[in-house]
Amino acid sequence: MKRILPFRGLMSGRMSQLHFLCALLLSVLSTQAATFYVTPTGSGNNSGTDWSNASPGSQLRTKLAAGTSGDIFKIAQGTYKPTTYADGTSLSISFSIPSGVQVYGGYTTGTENRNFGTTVFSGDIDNDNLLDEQNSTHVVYFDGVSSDTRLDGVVIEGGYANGLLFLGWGGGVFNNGRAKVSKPLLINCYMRNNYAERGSGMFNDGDRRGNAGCQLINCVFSHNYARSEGGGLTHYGDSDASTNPALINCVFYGNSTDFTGGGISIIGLKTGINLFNCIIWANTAGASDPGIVIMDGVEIQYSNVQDVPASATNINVNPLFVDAPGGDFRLQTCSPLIDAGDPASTTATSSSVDLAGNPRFYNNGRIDMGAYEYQGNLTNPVAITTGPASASAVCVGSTVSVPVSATGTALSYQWYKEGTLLEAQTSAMLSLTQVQASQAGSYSVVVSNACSSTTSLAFVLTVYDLPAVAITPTSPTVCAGSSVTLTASGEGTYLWDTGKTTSSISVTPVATMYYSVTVTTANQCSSTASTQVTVRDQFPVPTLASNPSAGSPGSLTVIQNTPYVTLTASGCSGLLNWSGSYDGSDPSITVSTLATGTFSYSVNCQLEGCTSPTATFTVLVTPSLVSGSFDGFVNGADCSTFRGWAWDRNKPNTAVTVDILDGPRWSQPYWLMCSDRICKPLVRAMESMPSLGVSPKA
Ligand SMILES: [Ca+2]
Ligand SMILES: [Ca+2]
Repeated sequence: MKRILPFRGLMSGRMSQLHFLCALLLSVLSTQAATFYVTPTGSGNNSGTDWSNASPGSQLRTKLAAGTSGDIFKIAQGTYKPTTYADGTSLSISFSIPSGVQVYGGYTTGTENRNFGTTVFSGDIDNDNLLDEQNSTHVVYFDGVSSDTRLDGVVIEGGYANGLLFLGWGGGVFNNGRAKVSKPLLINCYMRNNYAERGSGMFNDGDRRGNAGCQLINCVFSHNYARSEGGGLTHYGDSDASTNPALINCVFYGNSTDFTGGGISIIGLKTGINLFNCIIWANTAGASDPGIVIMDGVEIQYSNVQDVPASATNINVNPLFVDAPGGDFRLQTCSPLIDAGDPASTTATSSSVDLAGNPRFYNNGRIDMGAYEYQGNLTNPVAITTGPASASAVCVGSTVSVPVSATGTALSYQWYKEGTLLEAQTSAMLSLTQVQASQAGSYSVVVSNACSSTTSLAFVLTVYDLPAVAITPTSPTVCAGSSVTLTASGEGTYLWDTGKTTSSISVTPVATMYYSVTVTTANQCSSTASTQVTVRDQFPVPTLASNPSAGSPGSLTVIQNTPYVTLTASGCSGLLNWSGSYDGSDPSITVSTLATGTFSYSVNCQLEGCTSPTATFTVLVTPSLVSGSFDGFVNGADCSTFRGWAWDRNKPNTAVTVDILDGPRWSQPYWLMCSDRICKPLVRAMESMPSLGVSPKA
């Protein structure tokens, strides 16, 4: 690097030719820009050519002052002071940054990694760690520099400007554009804990129709104090708005002054400042305008300036810094300044990174206000868009589903009934099943996220009782084939499962079955009752047996005067009921054979009101028969002896066996001998003794 400072004196002369040559020389030299490396203590041969040969901090001021346009200074983390010669005459010694020189701070020693805020330019040249009269008047000085002059990533603190005029302005930074142009770029810088009569953090002097239109990006002014005005920054303009400084994504916090403009003050009537995406908050002034002295020419865009009324361009709300008193000006999750900066901002108009070195356009999203970009997505506030319904009326036992729709980030829901939290109801749908009358009332939901919440309008639930329904008689029993009348109670309309709509129905079930009825009230609430109608099994038909036994089922033929027939009914546990030729209930009856004819008997079984089917039996009593070649007669009977004759014409003189029949009594075979082949006809004998009969046996 060439030392060109001596030319300044020459250029003030009248030698225009030389002036031109010098300008040409400057132009040539500027293409030979160099990069210098500086650490607090230096390293290697201290030439500054690289980190291994870094210049020590004690040489920084002179190295800077000797810089030429295009030179780059990389300054490692640590504290640097313009001088340590605190004899009172060195107060005006500053880090003077020549036009076109770029100064970058915050390097971790030996690397290209940067951490803004770790390289400190301090005015505490008396080394007592006090902000006092023994500190530098201006820590950093710009004097008529071009817009490619850059101070990047440096903390400027401890300046103390308490003298007259210029010596009382700009404790931290003095930008001299008085009657000339001086437009440095300060980016990623902190101006803190400086003192001045005016403009403690920075004084921007554009008086005498000068142009001090500097640019500040990602800069924080905090805890600077000015006795008169401009605790953070004073701009002194005297040209026109085209020379306004531009402050982009800057923060002014905790600056103060005894008079006016705690954050920013503006002197002069023809210029102001332009604020984009800036935060001016919690600054104080003894007399007026704690935030900023507003004058014509001040343009506020997408900013948050306290004490300036909220408008389309100014929010004026608590920025919600993470820890402003502790110096942490990042935005909390719920800060209203997230994604609230100028949506037209680009890396060209702002910076690609914020003051923490994080991406300025997080997730390619909209820029925030302030020096730090929130590293997350915006938490959109809660807004209920639909629902819940205002009211609903249902029947006991119903299911109730009441949806609500809301917009916002990461929403949570909590339903309440009459103000009482419902633990299980934490979704976008109020869901009630098997609703009971006690659940009638007013419901609402609170929709919330990390940053906001809102309460819905009320949903009023009405619950109607169900009708009381019963069927009488309860669980009746009927005989097979019988009917029963079922009657429903309960107020409303009726509908039986048979399709009937009357309160009473008559049913004749063929088997045991259920009948149900649904009663519906005027509120369209329904209840159903059912009852079982039991059909008693049919009793079995009594079994009729005969003695003598029947030749064919249900009928028996006997000969007149043979022993009486016995009919016996069995299989009935109830009452036997005979009809026909006998009317009684005896299990056994006797059928006489004295008279011929057909005799029918019917019997059923009766039990608990039910009657079995009927069994029938027919007894046919026929006249005595004599057939074949037999002949004979009975002549008389006395005591135990019958007298008479019987023979077989085909077998003369052969003994035959005859039955002596006298109705119910037993019969007995008798051996008779034929004594006379010529006999009187049997008929006569039968006519004389009609009560006896002869039934020859084969
Ligand atoms: Ca001091
Ligand atoms: Ca953002």
